[in-house]
Amino acid sequence: MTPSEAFVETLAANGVDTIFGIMGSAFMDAMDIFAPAGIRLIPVVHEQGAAHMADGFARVSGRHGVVIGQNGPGISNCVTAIAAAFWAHSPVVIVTPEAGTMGIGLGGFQEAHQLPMFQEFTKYQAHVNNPRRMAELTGRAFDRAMSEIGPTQINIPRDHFYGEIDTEIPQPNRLDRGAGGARSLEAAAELLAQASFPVIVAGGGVVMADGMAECVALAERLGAPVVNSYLHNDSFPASHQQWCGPLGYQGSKAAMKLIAQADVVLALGTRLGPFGTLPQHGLDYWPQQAKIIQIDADHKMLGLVKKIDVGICGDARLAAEALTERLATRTLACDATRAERAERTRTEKADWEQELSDWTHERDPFSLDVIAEAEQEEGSWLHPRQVLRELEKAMPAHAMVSTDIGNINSVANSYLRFEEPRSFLAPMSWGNCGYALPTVIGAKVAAPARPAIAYAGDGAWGMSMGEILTAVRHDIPVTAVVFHNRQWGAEKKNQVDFYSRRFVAGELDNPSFAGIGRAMGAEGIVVEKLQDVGPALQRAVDLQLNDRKTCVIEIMCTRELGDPFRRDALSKPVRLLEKYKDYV
Ligand SMILES: Cc1ncc(C[n+]2csc(CCOP(=O)(O)OP(=O)(O)O)c2C)c(N)n1
Ligand SMILES: [Mg+2]
Repeated sequence: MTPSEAFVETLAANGVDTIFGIMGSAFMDAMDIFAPAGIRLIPVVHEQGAAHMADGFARVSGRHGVVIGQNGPGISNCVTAIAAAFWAHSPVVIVTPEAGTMGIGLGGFQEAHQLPMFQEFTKYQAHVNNPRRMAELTGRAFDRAMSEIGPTQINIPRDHFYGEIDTEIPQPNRLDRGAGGARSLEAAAELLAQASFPVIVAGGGVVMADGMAECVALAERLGAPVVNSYLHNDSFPASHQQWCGPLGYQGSKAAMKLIAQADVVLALGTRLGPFGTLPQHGLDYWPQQAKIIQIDADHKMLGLVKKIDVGICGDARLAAEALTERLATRTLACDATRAERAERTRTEKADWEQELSDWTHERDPFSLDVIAEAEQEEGSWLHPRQVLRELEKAMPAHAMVSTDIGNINSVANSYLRFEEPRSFLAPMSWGNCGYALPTVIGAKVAAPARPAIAYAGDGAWGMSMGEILTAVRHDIPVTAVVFHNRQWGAEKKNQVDFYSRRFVAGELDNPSFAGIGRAMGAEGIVVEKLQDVGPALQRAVDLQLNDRKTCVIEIMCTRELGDPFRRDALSKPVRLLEKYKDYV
């Protein structure tokens, strides 16, 4: 066969039926036979969008997401999105055709060393140094993306697609995971049996291992409150009485107050990332004295960030199951206080829900000033928190929601609740603006029957809205909610808190985003009244599911701002030169 045939046959052997990217001469010989191999190439507007789509596709389906582009600029356009996929532990395979072997180094056309640019954001990189190794190395990239749970790269000099080779197509080699070592599981069971107030942190590993039911069973055996790790709000069913909401930035006070009381924490499928466990709402909640059990599929995460007492290198689902089994017949110290602990959980949750309902707008001096200004202005501007509450109430069942990076999107964390896994997509620790729309488009391709909804601020929307064209052109209907607050709000918040409201480069003079959506062939709805928020979402979801229509909902919001991302990482300015002395 030809190396192109070997490449495409290996994709097919790995079950690839969808690739996101933009066509290019570099891989045209292989692309030519995608269709007969059962592969659809979905062309996008910008390759960053393609890589985000591959990420969304992978996270929702649990299968590989695949992205491809033209050598040089098509590939470098993907870097940001591959980094996001890396921090989301998403099994994305990026196929990077490279400049030809006979020209590289001469400064030809679209030439770049394509391995270094992804080195930090991939679990494995293969370079096809000989066309005869095409199938072997492509197959390995697919295997490693699954076994290492993250992006991998297959780099192919463009001339290596041509020729004639003798090769075998490798069959997928998938890891059979285990619960963890018997000694650490036993030690964990012992700690849990003696705990008086155990709390579970359900992380992304629960979602990736399809282990929600096993996590619920373990939580029920313990009667323990369960908190979601940061931006993994879909790791435990929100309707469950033991669910307490997410830790971390703009998370749940109930979750924080309950984990603060823990004497044993079971961190199930989470690396306990530093950003996700920072103090919030003035609460430094991490229980320093508690015994910590951490379970992660990657042994390198055990004890990396937080001091732990027991580390289990295992699959979150299987480990939860193994612990439940070990606890089934034991008497637990906490059995005696089950009812009292349930009551404490119920009260904390009720208090937090009440606080959220009463928290109609931000009350810091800057926010009060801009709210007062908005009342004098033309137009009608809504309080973001009230908008987010209305969206929460109108959220359809089985929704997949992606959020962007921004102030309103972060505040949304408190209002996003899910019943099933593989529902919540966010740029995690990478935190890039421009994430939400393309990612939810990929999610929609993976699960066409589920409602797909992206939240984005007006700044982030500008970076990503071009992909509305992809949704419209390729019949991938989605719903976007754009929070139009006329500013790069999240960063402006730092200028409020640290730079005496000296606003530099934070204002956005916007056109009508609903209008732009309509010009691109989508529907557009502008919302200026609180009572229209829920109906607008319902209408857009109805359009998506029943008329296959993409819709941009543009919500006019005041400029008020919630807590900042990084109060921990900024300090008041110091100026030493006379020229700048007023800039403090
Ligand atoms: C790619 C990228 N560029 C810049 C930033 C820094 N940044 C973080 S939040 C933010 C502002 C987002 O503004 P917007 O999308 O309008 O949302 P808002 O904060 O106003 O709700 C910026 C510029 C980033 N996180 N990612
Ligand atoms: Mg904004």
